[in-house]
Amino acid sequence: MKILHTADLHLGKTLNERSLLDLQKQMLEGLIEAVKIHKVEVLLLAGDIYDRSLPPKEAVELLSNFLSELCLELGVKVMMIPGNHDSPERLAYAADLLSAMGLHIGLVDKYISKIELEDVDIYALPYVDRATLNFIHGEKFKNLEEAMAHHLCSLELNPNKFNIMMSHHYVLGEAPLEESDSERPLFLGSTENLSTTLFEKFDYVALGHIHRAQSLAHNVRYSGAPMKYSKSEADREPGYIIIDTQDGTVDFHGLGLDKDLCVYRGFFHELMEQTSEDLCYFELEDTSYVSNAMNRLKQNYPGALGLNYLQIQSNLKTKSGEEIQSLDHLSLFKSFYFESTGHALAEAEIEIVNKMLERSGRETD
Ligand SMILES: [Mn+2]
Repeated sequence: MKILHTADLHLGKTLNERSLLDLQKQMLEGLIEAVKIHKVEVLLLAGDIYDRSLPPKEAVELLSNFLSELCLELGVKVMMIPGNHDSPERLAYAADLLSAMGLHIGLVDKYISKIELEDVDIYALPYVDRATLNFIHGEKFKNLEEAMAHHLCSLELNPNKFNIMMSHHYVLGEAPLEESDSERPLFLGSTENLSTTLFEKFDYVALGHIHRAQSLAHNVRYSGAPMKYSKSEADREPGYIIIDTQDGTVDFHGLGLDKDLCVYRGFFHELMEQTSEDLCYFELEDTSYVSNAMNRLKQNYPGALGLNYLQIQSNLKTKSGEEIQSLDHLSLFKSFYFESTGHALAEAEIEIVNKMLERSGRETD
């Protein structure tokens, strides 16, 4: 049996106020295509289906069409769990009704929900914190690891089947995790994570939460988000995982979209010689501010999302207090204005500031 593992769709997410719905529609079409190509029978959605607990109506519509096509037209079984961005109650709307149609939604409950297929059992463990597990089990666990060990201990796996666990948590293997800027921390002020050893008895553990695809142990994987969601992810290849329960193979497949998310580095005049429809961030190497840079770049790059000056900011940060004191008032004001607004002063504004500085200089002399 072929199973597709994906997670962190974050439907309805925006980047610097730019809606990503057009690309998210394409991403879901790509997943449908993958289901057809690989003859997938089960699709796993490991949490963070939406980007927030109250998603925009367009995001709800996208998910609704995606799930209907999978379950009703293609006859695929879907198992979905809420992540830390989702509202478990809202995501589980009509869960009992929908399970009859092939859509299974995992809930936080004392007993971990499971679907039984011919030769595969799939367990669904949504995002859950220690306080909730304390409450469910009437215990006071020391940490999440201990709570989860207790939560999992009642599961009796069928050794004759291929056992899959799907979950949305911060799980650590032996190597450090490769994180990105678009994951919201699960716990503030503490490090409540789980270890891969908790999941040793499963043949495959399909995780969600970390947006970079990575393998934590021979049987534990993050599929990563199927598209890029932050500047820090520009260098990664998004995609999905196909598990073949017959021969036990697990393969990652890339998923390309019309528009990529990239970082362009260079001098302003060089960048203006090119154009691109991609979503992009700029890292300018110019040593002085370029007037109205962002608006001018947007003419060639309609998907421009942000810019920073590599030389200027690092110059200021590395300057000692003494060096900063030696700067003239105009230079200091230019830096202050840029740090506060993200724009450089225009020529006309510099003149005004100069006049004001002259006047204030005369008054204090
Ligand atoms: Mn996420």
